[in-house]
Amino acid sequence: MATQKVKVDKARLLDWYRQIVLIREFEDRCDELYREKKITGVYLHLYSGHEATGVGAVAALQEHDHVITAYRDHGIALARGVDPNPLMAEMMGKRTGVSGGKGGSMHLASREHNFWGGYAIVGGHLPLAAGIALESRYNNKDAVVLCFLGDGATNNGYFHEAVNLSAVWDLPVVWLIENNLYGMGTPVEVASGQPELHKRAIAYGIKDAGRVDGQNVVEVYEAASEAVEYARKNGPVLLEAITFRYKGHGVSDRAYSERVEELAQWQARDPIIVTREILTGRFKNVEAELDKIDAEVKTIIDRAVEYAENSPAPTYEDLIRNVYVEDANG
Ligand SMILES: Cc1ncc(C[n+]2csc(CCOP(=O)(O)OP(=O)(O)O)c2C)c(N)n1
Ligand SMILES: [Mg+2]
Repeated sequence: MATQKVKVDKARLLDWYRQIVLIREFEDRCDELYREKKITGVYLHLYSGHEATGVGAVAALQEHDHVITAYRDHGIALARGVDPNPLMAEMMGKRTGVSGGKGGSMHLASREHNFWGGYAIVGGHLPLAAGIALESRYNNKDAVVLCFLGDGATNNGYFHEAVNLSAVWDLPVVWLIENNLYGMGTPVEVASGQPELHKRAIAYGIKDAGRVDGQNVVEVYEAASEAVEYARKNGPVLLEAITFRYKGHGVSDRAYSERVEELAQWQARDPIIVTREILTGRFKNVEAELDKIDAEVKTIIDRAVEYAENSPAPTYEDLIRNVYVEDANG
């Protein structure tokens, strides 16, 4: 795409650094809480390693735009501005949770942030993204939908149906593939005939926005900004960010012995390190500010855990609310 660089000032970069560290701390704490059985469930999918992609892409949106994703969703919710307190309460299934404790890790959403979740069926949210975009187009709104999806999600039918519909209806969607090189334990080249996933755009006749370094928040922001504005004016775009998942597919899956070297290589380009380097390269004496942010974030997450632990569980009435609908005929 034509490169039209958007100026990123120091305050913005510091805010992105804060968000990246906040997500990492939130996820590390969730990992501990899961092992303590304070967060329960069969799976817990952490966003650690992907932070620069989520933060950079969400920063390209306006308030009235929409975000939707799969089950690796807490980091994206934080990037969209969801408060860590109700988010952590949701993780623990509490009444004060952002979805009333009924969504949990994989199904949390926040209407006020136009953050529509959180979906566990691989690719299942893609047709929903197309539907949200159709509403925007149909009602002449100029809202864009940013739909995050994994590399694995490009290989099931939902991808074909939703991306094709987005093309024929010129829907304002950015399909953002977070290519972390694996779907569970399967490498992309094993699952995909065309492992350069952005090239799938060509088959659907939509804009191919190429590949971006998902570890670099500024590069993600610049690519996503162009993609979002293209989608707003013209229709669907496919963008691919290359990143890496630090933890197991879920936290209980820790089979990493064969991936130690690969993991070390990616951690050398950790989004926290890369963002620190960008800031220290551009501005003098910024280290103290960054260290202060690190300390502040730890306090924010301590408070979120305290808030969640001290929150009540949903009552029976809470649990059945919005689940069963009264029969109009009694
Ligand atoms: C339709 C469907 N098939 C299979 C699964 C099981 N499953 C859960 S996550 C996953 C891998 C998806 O990988 P990817 O889209 O690359 O996302 P990542 O976990 O790497 O973020 C699979 C196969 C599922 N949840 N839904
Ligand atoms: Mg993947």
